[in-house]
Amino acid sequence: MGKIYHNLKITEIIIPFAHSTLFFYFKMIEINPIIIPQKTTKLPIEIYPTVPTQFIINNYPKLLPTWKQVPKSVLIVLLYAKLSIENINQDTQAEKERLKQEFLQLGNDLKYILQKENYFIEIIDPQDGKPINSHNATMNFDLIAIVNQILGFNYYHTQQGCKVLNHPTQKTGIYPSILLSDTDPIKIDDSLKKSILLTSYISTRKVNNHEKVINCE
Ligand code: B12
Repeated sequence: MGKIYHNLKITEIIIPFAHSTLFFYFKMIEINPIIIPQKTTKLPIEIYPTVPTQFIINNYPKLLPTWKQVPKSVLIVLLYAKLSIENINQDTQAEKERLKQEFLQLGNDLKYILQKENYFIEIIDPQDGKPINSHNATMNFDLIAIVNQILGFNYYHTQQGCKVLNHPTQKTGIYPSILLSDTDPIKIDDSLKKSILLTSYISTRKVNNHEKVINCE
């Protein structure tokens, strides 16, 4: 199965997503995301296996009270929303709930895959930024600060004092969350790419130079 995936020509992978901007966007950034479609809408999910920020390393006992060691990787998961979620109304709350369930489903799938290789995974609740399995964290993960620091995506402050991401192509129609692991991101990346569970619809890219994205858009 892995072999097939690596021999796939670019065109065969791009078309299912039909996001021409998505193609140019990946042509421009220095990141190697894994892209899979959501279960309910087939809209993309971007998965970035990366290293933790200094803030997470310095504060992990408050953020992850059950952990005995510093996390070695953060998996940033960005789910594309059907609509912009920057306002509070019935549609955005319903869409946030749909995206939360999609993320939790995916989180459990990834946990199942990686635990088979004895890699420990912690799923973070995208609504409050705390581990879903241990509720006595004294600090929550600030998802926008993490995506901004690691991926460099901009954000803006809302009237009510929140922060909203400005994804290069999806703008504010994006739902962020994270998972953490005790294993380094390269092993995680390899394991996910090799996993049968995700191979049927995974596509990955090798691309160049992040800053240009903002200019292109
Ligand atoms: C708290 C919160 C709110 C509060 C804001 C209060 C506040 N003071 O922040 C309220 C309830 C008002 C709110 C409203 C909204 N929110 Co809000 N909110 C959050 C939540 C749960 C936490 C944000 C947070 O931690 N802020 C940090 C503040 C509290 O602390 P700070 O002192 O400024 O900074 C500290 C942290 O940054 C901390 N820190 C923690 N981890 C890290 C990591 C790093 C690397 C660094 C550097 C620092 C750091 O260190 C700093 C010093 O201690 C996030 C989810 C998440 N876990 O990130 C969603 C979240 C940011 N909200 C979201 C949204 C969409 C909204 C709304 C815009 C719309 C909606 N439908 O809900 C509304 C606002 C409507 C409006 N028009 O204004 C989305 C944004 C999605 C996107 N595309 O960007 C999020 C991500 C939830 C989600 N998963 O969808 N929100």
